[in-house]
Amino acid sequence: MDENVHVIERYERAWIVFGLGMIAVFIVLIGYLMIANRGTIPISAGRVDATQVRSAGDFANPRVEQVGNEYVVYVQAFAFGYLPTEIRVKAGRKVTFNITSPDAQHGFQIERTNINPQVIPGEVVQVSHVFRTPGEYRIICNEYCGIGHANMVSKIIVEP
Ligand SMILES: [Cu+2]
Repeated sequence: MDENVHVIERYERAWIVFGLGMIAVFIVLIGYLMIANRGTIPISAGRVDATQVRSAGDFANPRVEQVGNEYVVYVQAFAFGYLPTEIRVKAGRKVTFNITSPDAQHGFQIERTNINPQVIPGEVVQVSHVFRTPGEYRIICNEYCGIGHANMVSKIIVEP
């Protein structure tokens, strides 16, 4: 037989089929999780002028707003912190975060949750989460943003 011809052996074929099968399983699982945890997937909630973030519009007044049984939070992620400095919500209710930055790129990872969007100047990113367990949740910046990056933290207080 020609030495340059590669023959797929029986076990090699079985291994390839198994590997592709596993990838198919992962894709189905990802599809299921995308539907089950829709809110954790960051979506764009519009654009803003990054130079105006501190002076005009929703983000000049960072706050927690109660809308019916839910919360809408407007967050300014800046170098090096988050506004409002304290976010207080009740457990078991949907919290929708709208976040933007007036300067550089930041992260908004809420520890012990799946919330982990990237915050880009000029864009409003939206994620939502229902905090089931009361307590304190730390927010950390996980996108390098300058000398104060490592100390860029905040917190969410979830009341029972
Ligand atoms: Cu940052």
